[in-house]
Amino acid sequence: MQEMGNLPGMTREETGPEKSEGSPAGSRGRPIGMLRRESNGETAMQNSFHQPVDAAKVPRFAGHATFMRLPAVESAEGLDIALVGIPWDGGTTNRAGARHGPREVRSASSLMRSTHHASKTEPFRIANIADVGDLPINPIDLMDALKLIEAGMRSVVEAGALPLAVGGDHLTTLPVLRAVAASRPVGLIQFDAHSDTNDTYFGDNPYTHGTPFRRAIEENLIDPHRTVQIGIRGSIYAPDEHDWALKQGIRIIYMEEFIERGVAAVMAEVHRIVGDAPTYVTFDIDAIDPSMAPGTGTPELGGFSTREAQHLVRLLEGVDIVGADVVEVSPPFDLAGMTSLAGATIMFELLCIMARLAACRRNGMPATSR
Ligand SMILES: [Mn+2]
Repeated sequence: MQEMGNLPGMTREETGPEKSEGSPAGSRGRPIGMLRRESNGETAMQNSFHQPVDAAKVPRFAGHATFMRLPAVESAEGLDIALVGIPWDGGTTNRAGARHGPREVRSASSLMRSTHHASKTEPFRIANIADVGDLPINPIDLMDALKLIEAGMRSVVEAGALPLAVGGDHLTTLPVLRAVAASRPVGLIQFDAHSDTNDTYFGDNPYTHGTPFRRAIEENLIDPHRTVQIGIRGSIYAPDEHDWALKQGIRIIYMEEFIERGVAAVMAEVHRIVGDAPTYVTFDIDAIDPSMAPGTGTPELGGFSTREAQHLVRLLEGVDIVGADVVEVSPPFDLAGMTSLAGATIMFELLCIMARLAACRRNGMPATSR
């Protein structure tokens, strides 16, 4: 694994192995890069997980903008979770700009600290996580871009890391699924304002950010009976727009039903739908209300609050997540970076859930808890 040098403010001393046995875990002076972890009272295990730059030592506005201020690495080898950018918006049918999402989400993610305040999860202590950079893409050739994204994601998957990607428009999820679900169809949990199961646009063009999950079903990448879409709303092209998806067996939870039932009941049903089998999670930032996440290609009023979105993601605990993404953050339409911050925060929420899952796998514990 090739690290791209230490970040400013990180001395060799800090990245080196732990020297004293009694160094209290969680203390400010904890050495970076090597630490001891107690696991259920069992023998302490020595790890060399990547650590973010310590926000108490180097201010969060300083240094290279990587996801979560983690080291930038060249390959996903040895990682539990690979943070990946997919700067491509060639599937956008209206307002483009999500190609700029990864860079701005990296910047906003510098606001994340080491520990989840509610679950107390310390993702970087329990799992090995790093920023593997942006996948190669082609901004002027859609079919080539889809191939490049799939190939790039295959290298992450084949390295054995769980991918957590930042788009990019929602069509980026299709080549990601081609890599993640290459050997068997997976379940899908989709937070979104739109179903994205239309057939063709502008004549017979099958590949846009309004079609990825129709293609994914046709290609046997996702199991429609284990697919659930939450937060769907906004004007549609025709009264029967969602009929195809419903006929396949997709469960669509419109925003009106979510308001009626609430976070816990909806997520309990989500767990029933996807069960214990491998499942991909995709979070379109337009699921959140445009008053809180205006920087997106196809905003729809009446969305989730950021707080509801956080609670929804936290209740993914127990799902056998094989990968996840946050898509459609479009910085050119953003205000004061609020959408990038929403994207980075949802990414951190997903990361905490995925790190706990990765830690369970590492310790030989069951991946699913429900
Ligand atoms: Mn979408």
